[in-house]
Amino acid sequence: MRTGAVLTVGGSDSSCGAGIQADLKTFAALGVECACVITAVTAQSVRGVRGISEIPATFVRSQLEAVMEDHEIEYAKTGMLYSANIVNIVSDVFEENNVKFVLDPVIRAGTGDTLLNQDALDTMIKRLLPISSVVTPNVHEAEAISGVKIETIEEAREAAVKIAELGARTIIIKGGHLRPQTDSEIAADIIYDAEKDEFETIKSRFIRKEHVHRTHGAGCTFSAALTAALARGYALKEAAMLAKNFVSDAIKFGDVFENVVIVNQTASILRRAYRHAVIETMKDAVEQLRQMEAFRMLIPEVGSNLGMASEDAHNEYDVAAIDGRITHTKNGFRIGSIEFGASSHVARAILTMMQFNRAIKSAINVKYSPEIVEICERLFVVASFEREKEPEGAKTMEWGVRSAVLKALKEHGTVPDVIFDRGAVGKEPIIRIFGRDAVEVVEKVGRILESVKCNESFFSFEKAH
Ligand code: PXL
Repeated sequence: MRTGAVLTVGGSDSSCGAGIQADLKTFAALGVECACVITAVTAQSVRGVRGISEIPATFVRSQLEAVMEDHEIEYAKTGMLYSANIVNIVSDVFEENNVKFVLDPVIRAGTGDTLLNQDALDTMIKRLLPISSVVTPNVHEAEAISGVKIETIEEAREAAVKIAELGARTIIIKGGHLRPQTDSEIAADIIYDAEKDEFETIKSRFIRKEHVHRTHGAGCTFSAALTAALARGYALKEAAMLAKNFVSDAIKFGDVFENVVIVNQTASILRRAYRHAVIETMKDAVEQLRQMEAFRMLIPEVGSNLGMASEDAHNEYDVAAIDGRITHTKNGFRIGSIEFGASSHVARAILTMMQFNRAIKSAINVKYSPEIVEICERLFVVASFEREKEPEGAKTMEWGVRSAVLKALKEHGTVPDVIFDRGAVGKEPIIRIFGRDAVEVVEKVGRILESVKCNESFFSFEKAH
């Protein structure tokens, strides 16, 4: 039995931003089974292509045959094909097997380096274009295929009609390179359905990034996302919209290196997954905390807060906490709702801790008392800081956590589980309990409460509250 898969046929990009690597990351992010056939291996950095080693066309055929032995190709895409021999082999195999595919007519890298020989371009137009389902040129590629100089949207439409006359069924001319010519804030992708003789336009805002001259990998990512969406059964316009949104996110989350955005195909999807996981863990932790009646003893005057950072956290808005904190009520305590960005205090403590150990992503602050500190010292690695020693201009949480962590690292060779301070004038003393996630932190709170119950001073302690 063969399984369904999406196939990419293209070149390897050693920088991993474009080529086969971009396609596979896109397929993974969109959750489609995939297969790949490599046509050429490039040695390239962000500055340019240093060399290309072509895979013999017969070996490209072997790869295609191997893939087809295991997989029913739901949809394929082609990227860098390099030589006329390879174009011919891919055309033969796709024709023999009636493979539906997106033709991304890669001719040059963004650096200007050639990725398709001139005779290969002619062969691609003659053989692959007429059997493709969709062709996705950028403005430069559309110019090379159609011979129409493109500076306006009207000219892009003219080029699309010319490409249709060469046999293509559906043409998507990507607007990403049009702005320098039109100076518009809007990127417009033009879709032309040759059979119906209909145009559609997908408009979106250009993503602005300071000092950026170009992107690396955007074209491959767009065509790979389009292929995945078509394989899933999306209609063309819906698939194009999904691909456009996907590539916009990939650019938005891309790293800038030497004025080039290296698009990031997984950051946006991971961000959503990480944040979802944080909310789920926080919900579990809050549920467990609710069961701990004795927790009311540990709530400071200012209220308690429990926070947890997402795996990719950069700032306090990436840390979920309790909006409205955990506060005393007449008979117990009340826990507000879980929101990202709800606590600056706990968030800054966690973010500072994460600079030392990225795995420690959660904390809660509880009431200080010498008894609780004593219990913590029996159970955990504890460190403290003194507010009086805080240098002028320092931010308390960052400085305090940092100095306590440094102390614990020196004394115990590990970051502490607990950091406390004895307060200052107008500043309530606080104990902060850290852990890998919110559930672990609440479990630590549970252990502290168990010890309090076993402790003789418990009764006097509780009476006082
Ligand atoms: O972006 C087009 C492209 C396709 N394939 C490979 C590439 C590039 C751009 O650099 O390197 C292998």
